[in-house]
Amino acid sequence: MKIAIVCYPTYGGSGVVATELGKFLAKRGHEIHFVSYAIPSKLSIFYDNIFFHEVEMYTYPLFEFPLYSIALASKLVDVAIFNEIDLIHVHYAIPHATSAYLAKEILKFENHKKRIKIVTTLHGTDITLVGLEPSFLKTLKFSIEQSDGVTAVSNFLKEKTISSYKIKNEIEVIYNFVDVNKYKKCDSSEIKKLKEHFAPNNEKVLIHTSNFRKLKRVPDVIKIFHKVSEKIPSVLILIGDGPERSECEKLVRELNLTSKVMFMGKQDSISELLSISDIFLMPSESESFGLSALEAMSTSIPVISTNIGGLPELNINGKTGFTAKVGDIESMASFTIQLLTNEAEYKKFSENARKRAEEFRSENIIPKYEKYYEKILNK
Ligand code: GMT
Repeated sequence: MKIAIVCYPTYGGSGVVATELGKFLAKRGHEIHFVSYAIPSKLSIFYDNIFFHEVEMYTYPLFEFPLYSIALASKLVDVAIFNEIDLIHVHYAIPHATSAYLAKEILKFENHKKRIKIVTTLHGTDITLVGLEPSFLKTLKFSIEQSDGVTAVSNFLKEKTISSYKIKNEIEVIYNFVDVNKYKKCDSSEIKKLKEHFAPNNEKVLIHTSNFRKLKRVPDVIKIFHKVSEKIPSVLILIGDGPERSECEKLVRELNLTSKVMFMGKQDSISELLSISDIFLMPSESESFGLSALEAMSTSIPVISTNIGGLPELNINGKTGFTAKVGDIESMASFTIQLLTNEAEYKKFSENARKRAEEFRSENIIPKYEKYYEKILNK
């Protein structure tokens, strides 16, 4: 198949899923064309069968706001014609599903010989937050309904899309996936050195990774850690960056935790840091699946998370970790302490986390996309 993949190129979960999906499909012999305003961050080296097309932005004094959706549609038309694309797969509905719809209409108008199909994958805030804004809602609903196929990354997100937008299309749930060979506990000498660096006195290591948006509730991570560190010698590694970072740094100073909390900023590869960690914290107030929790579980790390959105579809309460209500810092701290002070229980949870993550291994999930493409192309 010749597939155009549209995604955000930055560190968000949807971009990671799109890029890893494209790389995997390319290895299976499909021709993959990524279309975005910058090269996806996980695509930094050469891969056979993968091409990148940058959406060029034209600026003009009248255009106070960049006209990305139109530029993307025009680029998709060119990519489709000159590469004989069969299917456009857009990740994150806004504005990608709208641009893809426009591109398809232009191709029809131009009498392009191929009837290109569009698959839209809903990831999270495109549905739960941004899409609900009155300035987007109607266009988003229309664009999703005009897609030939729609997938969502959890049952929660599927139900939320149906109830919030009254979408009539069938929505296929295809969960996030993980490379279980890359995200695997490793105790090489380099990893041991890394552990000594972050936890020189064999402290327990708590870890969180996100884009520091409000909905990730990173201050809760710090407050949970504060309670844990009062009982157990421990350190906290925070990976990622975003709008809430300065507030979080301030909170760490106020709580006198600067010697125990490391702000690592954006990191290209986190598998090494996961390998030295004991507990992954995800206290989000909205999460359609929780890709970074899956990566942690694949590294045999139990997850302490909230019980909202699609998180309970991944993190099984009392088995692979614990879940609690949004904002219940007390419970999340005591669950963490419980696991870190009971070696046998920790070992069981750690094994369960890995086993659970293996159900979401790339080899299990990605063929579902391939099958779905075939179904849509034969529709
Ligand atoms: O919230 C983010 O980190 C980014 C966001 C996105 O769409 O880029 O992530 C969403 O997609 C991920 C991959 O499908 C999911 O695992 C995340 O749960 C989801 N984030 C939210 O729902 C907040």
